[in-house]
Amino acid sequence: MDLPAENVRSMKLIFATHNQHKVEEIQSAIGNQLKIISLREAGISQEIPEPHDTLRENALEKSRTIYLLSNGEDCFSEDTGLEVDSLRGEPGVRSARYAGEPVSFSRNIDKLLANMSHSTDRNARFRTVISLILNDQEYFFEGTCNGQILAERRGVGGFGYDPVFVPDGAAKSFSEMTMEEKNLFSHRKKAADKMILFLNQKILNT
Ligand code: ITT
Repeated sequence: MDLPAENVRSMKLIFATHNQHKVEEIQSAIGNQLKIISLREAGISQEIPEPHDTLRENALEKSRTIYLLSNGEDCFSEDTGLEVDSLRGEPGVRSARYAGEPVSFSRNIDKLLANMSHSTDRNARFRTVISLILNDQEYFFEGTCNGQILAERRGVGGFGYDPVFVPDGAAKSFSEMTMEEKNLFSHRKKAADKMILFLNQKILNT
C-alpha cells in the first residue's frame, strides 16, 4: 500500500493485539498522531500465535499473521517481557503464560513473588519490541523501562505485573499511576515514540 501523503495523522495502522490494555496504552501514548485500528474494528478475531524464544520473533509473527489476514494492510504488533535479574531474565518472553494456561495476571504475580521470596536483588526491566509492517517492509522499535520488583502488590490500576513493578525514579508502582504517569516511564511508550518518529521522518522523505 502507498503511504498516505501529507502527514502521519492521516495514516491508519492496524494494531495486532487481543490485549485491550495494550490498545488503550498505545492509543494514549500516540494521542491523535495517528489512527489505530483495533483487531475488533478490523473484524479479526483469530488467535495470534507467539511460539518463538525472542520478543522480536514473536512480535514479527503477530504482525505477519495480521498482515496476511488483512490482505496486506499496514499494521504493527508488540511483544513485551518482564526480565528479572535474579531469575536470569525470567519470565521474559514467557511473561504472559508464566504460571501456565489459562493466562492469569494474578497467578503470574504469585509465581513471580514466590520465586523471588529470597532475592535481595529486585532489579528488573520491561522490554517492548514493536514490529511494524509498512508498504510490505518490516521495521522494529524497542523500548525498555528499568525498575524494582516489590515484595507485595501495590495499587489496583493497569494490568499484568503492574502491581509489583516500580520504575526507577518513581515512588509509585505502575498500578498506582494514571496512564499519563505510566507513560512518563513506560517501555511501550518509548517504543511507540520511536515508531512515530520513524513514520514522521519517512513521510518527510517521501
Ligand atoms: P498480545 O500477544 O495479543 O499482544 P499478550 O497479553 O499475550 O497480548 P504479550 O505476549 O506481549 O501480550 O505478553 C506479555 C505479558 O507481559 C502480558 O500478558 C502481561 O502479563 C505482561 N505485560 C506486558 N506489558 C505490561 C505492562 O506494561 N505492565 C505490566 N505487565 C505487562
